[in-house]
Amino acid sequence: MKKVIALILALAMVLSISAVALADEKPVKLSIMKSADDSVYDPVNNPALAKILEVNNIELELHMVDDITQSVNLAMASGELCDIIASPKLTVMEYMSSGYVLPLNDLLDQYGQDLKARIPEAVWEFVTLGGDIYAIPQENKNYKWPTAIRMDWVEKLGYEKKTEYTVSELKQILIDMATKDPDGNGENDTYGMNAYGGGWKNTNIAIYGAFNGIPDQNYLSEDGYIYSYNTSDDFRAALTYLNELWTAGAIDPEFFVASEDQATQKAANGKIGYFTSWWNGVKVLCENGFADLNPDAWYDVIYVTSDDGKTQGVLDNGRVSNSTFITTTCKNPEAAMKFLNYLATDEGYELFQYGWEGLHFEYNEDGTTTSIYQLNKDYLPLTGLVKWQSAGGLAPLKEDASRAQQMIWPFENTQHILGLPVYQDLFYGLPTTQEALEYATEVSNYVTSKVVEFVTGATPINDETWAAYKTDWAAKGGMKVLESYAKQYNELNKSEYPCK
Ligand SMILES: [Ca+2]
Repeated sequence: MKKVIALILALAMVLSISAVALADEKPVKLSIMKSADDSVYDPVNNPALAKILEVNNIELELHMVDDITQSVNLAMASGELCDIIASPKLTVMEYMSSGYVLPLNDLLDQYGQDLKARIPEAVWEFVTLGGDIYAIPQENKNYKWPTAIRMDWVEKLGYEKKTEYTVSELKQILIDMATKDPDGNGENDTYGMNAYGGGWKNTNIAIYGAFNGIPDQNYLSEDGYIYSYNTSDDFRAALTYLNELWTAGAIDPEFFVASEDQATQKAANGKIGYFTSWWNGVKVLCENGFADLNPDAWYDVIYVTSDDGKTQGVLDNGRVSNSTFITTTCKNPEAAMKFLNYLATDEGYELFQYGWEGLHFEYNEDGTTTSIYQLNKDYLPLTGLVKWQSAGGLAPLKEDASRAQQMIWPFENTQHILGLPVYQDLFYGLPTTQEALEYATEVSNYVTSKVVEFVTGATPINDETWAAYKTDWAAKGGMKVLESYAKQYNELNKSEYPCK
């Protein structure tokens, strides 16, 4: 009841402001294309949306499409484009030859001061070519692969509750999780890990990170060589570690053969103690019954480090999640830029990201926000147009803080914490090379097949087998792919680093 009254009051307020605006200029028409989400565009019943339109004096036509790439391509082919398009990652750079992407330098100088201030210079560079800025880059949150551990088991097994564990500490914990019946049912049916989280690459991202890199990434060594992590001594050490876990029974024997559904269900049933996953991994488990099926279970966020505590990190999610561009067919680019810039002001950001204060959300004493609207995000249809990394997120619903939600929130929140360690590929942002198109799939399949052999012990890891693996990797095209990217990198950076 209280919410309904608040909504009516809020609407009354907006309507009275709108009445004043009507006396002024006619609204400017703007159309926007963006990816569809769960939200509903309803400015009549949504005071936050109504206020955004009123302040900017625009009449908005919002196209929320299921397949944004396909929709943009179709629009480009027909020549009938929306005024503003939010396209995924850096795909805007592929549209430049179409002639439909408007350079934004002058508009940004005149009307985009808040956008320029919010988004770092280094991120603008990704959408700049020959001095022309072609889009407003949406700055990604870098850390999207949190690591989860069954803290109820950790404590039950007699270990200290911490936020950071070394690989040696973790090894013993994972072995005990598989061998000391932490769920207390008298059966030997639990594991330190299975494939939940993303198989041999992603489930173990934090472990690789503690061994100084991430599979498939490339780095510049301290002594000036460009190398692939997949052939490094660090990767060899990580695989040796995983083989030790395997041999001790800490890893589910179905790790390499279970389907994603099977792995998910086993984890949801409470049989798995540890994983790194995409940020919503614990939420997915709860949606599959984890919290209900295991009333005493609790996952905490942890960080995994090398034994000296100095090396850790997960996969960098990349700096640009979407690029918002204005099309050359837009009749009023000034209004489009003013509108996008308004979303980067304090007032505009609050309205489009959180909604209407007192109706959709409220501020906590520490300045964070809490959603108070039971329909969650269906009042936020303008998200995904502008974004910068330090922007906050909504805390879970206060009125519905179930045990599952209390557990889920810290995992979702990691992506809002700046400065968590991530590994970035040396070649991030470089276009795909011909060699990669030609050889990368076969090389990747080869690496996976060898990882299975090394981790399960089918092939022991020693100097001889590792040297043979590196030779085969190079022969299958791994070195050609590495050298093709290194050539681009060196040209761009005016350097001459050789590959190793
Ligand atoms: Ca058991």
